[in-house]
Amino acid sequence: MRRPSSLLTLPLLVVLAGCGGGTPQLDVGSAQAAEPVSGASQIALEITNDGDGDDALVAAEADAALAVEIHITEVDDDGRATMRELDEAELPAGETVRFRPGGLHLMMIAPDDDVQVGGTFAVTLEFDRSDAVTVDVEVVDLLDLAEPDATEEDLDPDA
Ligand SMILES: [Cu+2]
Repeated sequence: MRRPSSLLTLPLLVVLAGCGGGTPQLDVGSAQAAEPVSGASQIALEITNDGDGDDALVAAEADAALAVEIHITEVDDDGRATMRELDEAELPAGETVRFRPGGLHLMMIAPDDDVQVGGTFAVTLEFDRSDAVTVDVEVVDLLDLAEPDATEEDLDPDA
């Protein structure tokens, strides 16, 4: 009579393996937003998952905006860039995911007067497995946000 019980155990193990196991441990770096353009503003930040389990960013919200959406910018074969909304952004174990204009980013819809260069506001990030995290976002010039690592030479090759 042992055989039926061992057969019943197998599907459960498969289900557990499908969850990925492990525990995510997220570290959210400093966040910056661009001054609004055409009623929208992009947020740049880095999230590092130092744990051994995968996680995902599933939502974001800020009092300073009507909504905050998870977007990705994609360039088609003709070189046209379009933005698409995602249900979630994966945060794999052991990896740093960078949100920034031109790639994966957070998009604030209808930002209010707090979102001006020199100002700050709070954004709350919600995750699939980890607890929600609220971070302060500094509002900067669009160019500073687009090229956070750029030097003056990069911005003006003729200089
Ligand atoms: Cu966008």
